[in-house]
Order: sequence, then structure tokens, then C-alpha cells
Amino acid sequence: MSDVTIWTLDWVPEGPRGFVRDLRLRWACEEAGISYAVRTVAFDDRATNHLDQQPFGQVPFLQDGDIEIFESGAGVLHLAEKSETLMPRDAEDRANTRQWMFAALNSIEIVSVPWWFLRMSGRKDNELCGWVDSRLNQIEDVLSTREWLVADRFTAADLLMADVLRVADVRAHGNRPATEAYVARAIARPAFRKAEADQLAHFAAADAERTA
Ligand SMILES: N[C@@H](CCC(=O)N[C@@H](CS)C(=O)NCC(=O)O)C(=O)O
Repeated sequence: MSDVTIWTLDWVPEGPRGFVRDLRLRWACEEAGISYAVRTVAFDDRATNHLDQQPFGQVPFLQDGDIEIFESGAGVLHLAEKSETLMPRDAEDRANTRQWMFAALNSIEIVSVPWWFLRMSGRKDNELCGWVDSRLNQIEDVLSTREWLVADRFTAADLLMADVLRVADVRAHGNRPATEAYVARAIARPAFRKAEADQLAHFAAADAERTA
């Protein structure tokens, strides 16, 4: 019996299924062999119903015994530190793993998400195109030189980077073969497949309850 609980929403519309960020925590647990429970807060009152756990009214958040953590990146880091599978033991590799985890969130996702929101709201050629192009080209250059970001093997850095890059519109934006191959390698991993299938099943089951 594990003390780890991943909190997510009880239901979401079709669009975000497979991309709700509890998947990052599920994926980390699956890679690391950490057993976990999944619990939910209500989608309908999400802006206010769990502000004590997540001050922005978002998910996911993680409980591990007495420790409570919000921000998916912080949750993945917490889980990674329990497992050499996700966080190498070597000091330099550890530093590089953390560095690329932050880079995924703070150099790529920082622009890919707002770019995607503008695009979704009908502004296909928006003012963030230049910035997102430049970041995606830069990470393409890096991924052209290596299979995984750190230590010649999959780590928590790849978990976050691949999760940021696997968004369909990001993958379709330009021709970046090294990035495409990297994402394909990451999401072919059994741990990702299981995490994704479980999230999709969770929301599918919620449909039945919502319409009952
Ligand atoms: N930086 C946060 C972002 C969390 C986030 O965007 N969560 C989305 C689901 S993936 C959410 O809760 N959306 C509901 C809302 O904002 O109302 C993290 O990585 O945990």
C-alpha cells in the first residue's frame, strides 16, 4: 500500500483528455514502480473547491504521506527523487536532469502553451509564432545530437520534455524529425501507455456517472 495519491479532476470535456497534467505524475509513478491512488476534485467548482491544495484552482496535486505538493513539475521532481529510474545517482547527471526539467517547463512550455491558446482561439498566426519557432528549432538541434536528454537514457527530464512536445499542434508545427522521433520514443514506453490509458479510462467512466 503506497502513501502516494495523485489528485485530478473528476471529469473534463473530451478536448484535454490524455493531456491533463495528472498524466505526468501517473507516468512518473509507472516508470518508477511507485504504487498510487487517484482521487478527484469536482470539475464544476474547480476554481474554488481546492484552493487549500492548489492555490490556482488547478490540478494536479500530489500527496505523499504528510507532504502535499502542487505544480506537476514539482510533483515529478518529488517522485523522481525516490527512484534512480527517473533521477540518476551521479551528481552531474542529477544536476543536468533537473536543468532539463526546468527547461521543459520554463523555456519550452512557457511559450508553447500561450502560443497554443492563441491558436485555439482562432489566431493561427499570432505574435508568439516567432518565439515558439525559435524554441522548437533550438530543442530540435539538441535532440538531433542525442536519443535522450541526459545520461544516454530516459530520465524525468525526458518525461517532462516529451510531455510538453507531444501536444498535437506542437508536433504538427513545422518539420522537426528529431523532435518527432524523440516524442514517438517517449510515448511508446509502456509506462506512458499505461498512464495515458488509465487517464482516458478515468474520464470515460466519469462520463457514465455524469449522464446517469
Ligand atoms: N503549472 C501547472 C498547470 C496546471 C494546469 O494547467 N492544470 C490544468 C489541467 S492540465 C487545469 O487544472 N485546468 C483547469 C483550470 O485551469 O480551470 C502545473 O504544471 O501543474
